[in-house]
Amino acid sequence: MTDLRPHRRWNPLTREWLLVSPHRAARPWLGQVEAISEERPAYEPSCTLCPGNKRIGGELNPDYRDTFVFGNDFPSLLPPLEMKAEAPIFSPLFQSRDVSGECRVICFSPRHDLSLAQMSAGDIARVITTWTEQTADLGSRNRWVQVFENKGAAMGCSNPHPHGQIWAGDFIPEEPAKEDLSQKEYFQEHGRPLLLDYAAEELRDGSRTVIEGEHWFVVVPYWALWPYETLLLPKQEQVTRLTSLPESQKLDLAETMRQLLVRYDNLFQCSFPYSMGWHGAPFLSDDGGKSEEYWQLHAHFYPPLLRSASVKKFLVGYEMLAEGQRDLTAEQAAERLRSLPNRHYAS
Ligand code: H2U
Ligand code: ZN
Repeated sequence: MTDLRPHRRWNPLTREWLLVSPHRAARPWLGQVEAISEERPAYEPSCTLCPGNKRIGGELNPDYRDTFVFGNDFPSLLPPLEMKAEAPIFSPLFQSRDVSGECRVICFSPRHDLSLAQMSAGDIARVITTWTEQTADLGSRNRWVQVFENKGAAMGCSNPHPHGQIWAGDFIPEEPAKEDLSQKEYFQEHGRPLLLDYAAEELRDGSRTVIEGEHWFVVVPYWALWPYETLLLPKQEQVTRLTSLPESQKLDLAETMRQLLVRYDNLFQCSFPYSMGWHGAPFLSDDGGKSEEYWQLHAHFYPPLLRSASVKKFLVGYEMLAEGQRDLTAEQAAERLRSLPNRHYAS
């Protein structure tokens, strides 16, 4: 197989194949770079997330100084009922299950005009601390705690004020369930965590590595589907969850993440949209802690942009009906991200 022929790549975390068609992207780079200017005030009176403002539910935000967490006024998961819920349906063709959980919103900064990409590593480390504390709290009574950020209108984010969300529930959702099974089976076969072996191979090869910190690094995964998709993961130590992140790694993680986000913004000179989120070992497992042997904490970044600040990739046609496909290879995407300056274009 030559690298410029259409080929399929295997995603060992989700156990899915992906079609790569690099001959289409081998043509010279002609896409224009459209800078989108978006001046925002540090405080926006009509913003529901700015300090001191009223939220949709009617509550007032405190005059917060770094991060601020509140219960989502429109939660997608609700606490368990006092009474027994309706009996679940177990027919082969019509199945349902009762679920419960809780949803929170995290403001990353009181500053309406910032994003994580424009914050200092120290301020990002405070966001990581908040993610960790929230995960510990919600993980004490939920099986899965999903920390995520939807950034930018292109990802359906309604408010540019820097914020993320956490949804925690009493079930393991589909994506982490696939990753749980893959990591478990890999560990049973090889006796090592899948993502530790993967990290070692990526660091040895280097062609898909974007940023290398002391403890953490960023790679465009071999199986990336989105053009500039990345994976942020530990280099050589096992860290099972956000709650077991060693204090000594926090600033390195924050700085590695900051450098990724600055490069993302620099790529098309815009506030780069994405969905990102954390995956780590589930909570309240009844396997006697087995999942802690094979799980490795990591964050996925899924940005939709393809060629410019306004041209995005759509998952349509072949991808909805057959399987995921990309033109630009993971190696080409990593090369492009690596070659960008480390300094934010707007600073
Ligand atoms: P996005 O991350 O998609 O922008 O969502 C922001 C969340 O914030 C959304 O789930 C919640 C919305 O329900 N929200 C509140 O709970 N109260 C508000 O006053 C504004 C937004
Ligand atoms: Zn705001």
